[in-house]
Amino acid sequence: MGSAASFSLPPGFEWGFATAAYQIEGATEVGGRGKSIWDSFCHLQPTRTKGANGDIACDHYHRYEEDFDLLSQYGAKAYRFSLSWSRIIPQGGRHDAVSEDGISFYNRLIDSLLARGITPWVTLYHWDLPQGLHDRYGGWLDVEESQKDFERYARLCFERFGDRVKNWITLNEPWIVSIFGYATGVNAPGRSSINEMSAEGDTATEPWIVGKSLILSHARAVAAYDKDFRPSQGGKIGISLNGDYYEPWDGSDERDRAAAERRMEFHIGWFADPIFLAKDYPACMREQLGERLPMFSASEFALLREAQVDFYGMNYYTAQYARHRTQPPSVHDFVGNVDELQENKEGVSIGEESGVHWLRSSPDSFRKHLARIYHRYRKPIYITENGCPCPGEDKMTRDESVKDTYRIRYLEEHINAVSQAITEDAAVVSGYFAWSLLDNLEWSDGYGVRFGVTYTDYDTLERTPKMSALAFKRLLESRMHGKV
Ligand code: GBH
Repeated sequence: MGSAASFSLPPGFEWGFATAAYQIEGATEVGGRGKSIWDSFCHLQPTRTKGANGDIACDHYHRYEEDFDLLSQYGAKAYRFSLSWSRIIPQGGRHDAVSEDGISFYNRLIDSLLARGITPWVTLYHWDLPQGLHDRYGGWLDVEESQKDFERYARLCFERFGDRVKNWITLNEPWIVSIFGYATGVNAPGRSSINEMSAEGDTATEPWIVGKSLILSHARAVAAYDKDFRPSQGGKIGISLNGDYYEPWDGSDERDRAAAERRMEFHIGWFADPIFLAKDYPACMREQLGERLPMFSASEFALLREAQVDFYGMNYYTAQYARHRTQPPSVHDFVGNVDELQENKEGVSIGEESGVHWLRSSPDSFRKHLARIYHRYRKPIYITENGCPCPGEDKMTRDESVKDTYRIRYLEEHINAVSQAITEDAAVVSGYFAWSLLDNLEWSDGYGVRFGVTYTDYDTLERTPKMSALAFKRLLESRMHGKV
């Protein structure tokens, strides 16, 4: 335990809750909204999402006032949400029609937040590519076309919302978009050569092409903001990257220490080196992937240098151990040829189990992760997602689920890690968003896995605050006042 002072948070620290459009909005047929790849994925192959889809989700589209009442009740200073591209441009492309209905929905959201004194943080892309673009040219598989269409979409959002929105996140988790969408195929559009449920895809090449499209799309949006919007609107723009922290499986084995570093390079350096440092991909990726990893041209590097972001959005949930492999990597490997484990050589767990197999609570790793990322990329960090489902929560009744002491402890320990990273490791961390405001569609896990601080009854759509919601408010308010 550090001293009392080490647990305080700096003045102006932003905090609140996060969500994403497809996970909460519902109303997929309202206002001329076009389909996204997630609508298709859920409806064409329902077994991939446990039969779930976002048609209704939390019906946030019709209930946002009630949800924002919750935000006010929870004391949130800020709220992170995403825009559905196909609600705004139903077919997605730069020559396609704009939906004024879609624009006005988001205007209502933004105005309602501001009226409550809550700062909107807007993600342009949280995985829901317009199906129209996927059909037209393969979506993110077309590096040239996708970046032009993304720039147009971003510009439209800056034009129409940027007078009031001052915090922009271009993309949520490009790693997940590339790998889950185009390597393992467990997310839309479900392309994979290693997943028996996928009929199409080329895992050896597609994720790396998609990654390049995402990097350049991000950069074009940032450059457009810098040139044409920042001078008059004066906001901030960044990107949210995911990536677990990796410890070596055998800390005394140099090869495992290298494996842990390599794993993080494949997860984070892949995007962060080009985006934050305007550098080529990490050397270990070039070495392993060779020509399958697309090059950046001189003009693309110039764009990367020009597109300087204001902050690093970090989505952090868990950590793992990395163990080196002695076999050479397969062409389908995307992790840097390591095994990923939740226990180390001595059988020590990376953390306490949660309500989902991939997430164990590892706040000490979070602190190391914050320090590592800050000292490497040198931009203020905003935690744009952090949270968990409680053990067994998927099987609980509402009355059981709201007594979420596991979540209360998880959030407190992770907030402590933030404080320590700031005060003891000299990392600049300027805000924190808990995932999530309310239970919602957990993508391919359907509605069973509950990350919310609010319980959602999917039959009645009734919301019930869990204990964590107010515990979190008390925690943050005391930390903001330097009390422990
Ligand atoms: C975030 O992604 C998303 O941004 C958010 O939309 C989502 O609701 C939230 O996390 C909670 O999951 O193949 O079964 O081992 C986090 C990315 C998702 C990466 C789960 C690791 C492991 C799934 N993580 N994934 S599994």
